[in-house]
Amino acid sequence: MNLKYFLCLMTIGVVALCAACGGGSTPAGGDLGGDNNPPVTVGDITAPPAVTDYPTPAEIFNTSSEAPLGTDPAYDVEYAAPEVVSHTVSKAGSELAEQEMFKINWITVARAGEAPDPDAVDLVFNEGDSVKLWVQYEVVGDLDHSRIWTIPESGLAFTEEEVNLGAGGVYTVALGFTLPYGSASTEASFTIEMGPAKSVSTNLPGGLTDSETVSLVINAVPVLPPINYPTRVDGHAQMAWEDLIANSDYDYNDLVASMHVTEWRNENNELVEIDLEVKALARGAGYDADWQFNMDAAFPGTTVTAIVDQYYDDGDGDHTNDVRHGPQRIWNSSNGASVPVFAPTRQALPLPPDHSWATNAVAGTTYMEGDYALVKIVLDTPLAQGTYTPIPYEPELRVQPSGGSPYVIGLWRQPGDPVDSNGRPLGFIVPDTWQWPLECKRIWSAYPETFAAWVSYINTDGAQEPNPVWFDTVPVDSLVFSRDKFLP
Ligand SMILES: [Ca+2]
Ligand SMILES: [Ca+2]
Ligand SMILES: [Ca+2]
Repeated sequence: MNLKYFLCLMTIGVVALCAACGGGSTPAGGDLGGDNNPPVTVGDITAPPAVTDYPTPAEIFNTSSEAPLGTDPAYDVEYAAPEVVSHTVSKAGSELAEQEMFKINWITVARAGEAPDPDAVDLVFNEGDSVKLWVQYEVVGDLDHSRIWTIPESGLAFTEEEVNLGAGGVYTVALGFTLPYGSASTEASFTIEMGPAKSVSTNLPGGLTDSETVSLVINAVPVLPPINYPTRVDGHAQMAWEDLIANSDYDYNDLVASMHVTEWRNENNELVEIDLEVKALARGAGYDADWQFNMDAAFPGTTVTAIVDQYYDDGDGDHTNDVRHGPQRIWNSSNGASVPVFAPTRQALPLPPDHSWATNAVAGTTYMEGDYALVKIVLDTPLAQGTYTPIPYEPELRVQPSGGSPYVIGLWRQPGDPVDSNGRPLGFIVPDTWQWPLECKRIWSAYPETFAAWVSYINTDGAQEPNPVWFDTVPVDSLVFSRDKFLP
């Protein structure tokens, strides 16, 4: 299931007309890069699209407001949602005082599959345990309210801004969660805070809140030293994408992001958790519509909890003082993970004040510090080495062109992976010292000779990889990104 080059045949005409700069909203005939290069197809690089450029009409599954361009249908990915387990209508015997609109009766934590015990006091779990977080509360009918579920030691900060259960009564509600590794604590706690719906909080009387906390012990589970990718603990692997399948300008800056991966294994050398730090660097593309960056991986035979926290980055290299950007997102899936990380990418790379569509790709504009996301992917069943998709998994860019169907561009990782009709990968992985081409600058101009030699290598059976490989060679400085070409 690797060939993720989907493009609806209906978009061929649209794409062919949007020849330049990876920007679907780009006006034809304009000077896109401010460099007197009009958006024309350069004859020596772009053959007419081949039929094989469009193997399958796009059909994007599993869309939601958190993943508008979908997730991999193979893994039944679902946005985590607490489930109502029981509801009894309260008439006589209501515990609610006059004017009171809801009241928590009890909360607790139990292992998945076990009944909750509201009176339990010794709540002891292990890292990696699948649990259910339980709350029972009474509520009046048709009330918009909020619920916040937290286990600070486990990084759980799940906010429901607006819930309405309909009829009044006593509800028992459960949220599934898997306790990540690194969350061991003898003084952990699970708290539920309830209050008015966030959207209407200013219009409701005060005092409409309730909260409850229970103590937990989370025991550490021994793990082997982690596997880091790249091996330098603070190093990042950079990823660069071209966002058009045909008639590309090949500036490979339509999305630039980077990541560091940490794989955790138990004492049997089985994978139990993957932590990702993903950083958004540049977005040299003008599509008005959504883009989404996903991390995809197959983990056969296990269920998966993926927790995504996105932060504004103040650029000081210190994560402890950064502010969350949007609510925590939790995804549940089986046999694999398809985790939307920046959805949309525009949110992670906002426009600078001095350019209308490109971020960190046009020299002389204001540099924008992109967001980063911390992702924890926790497996319910440890997996033996060699049984799952290896690092760097399958990073993919989901693109919604203006006026066309969405499509998915995978990352080229090794010879044999898909290339376009010109033999070029549309996304690849490079060291974090790599300088991406500025807007509309062809990559073979920025890295003369060495890029072309590499493309020849990946398209020739049995060829030796050039040494040095192109991304380790010195680019033409005027054609590539460097921080000093940007303001302030
Ligand atoms: Ca491009
Ligand atoms: Ca571009
Ligand atoms: Ca910071």
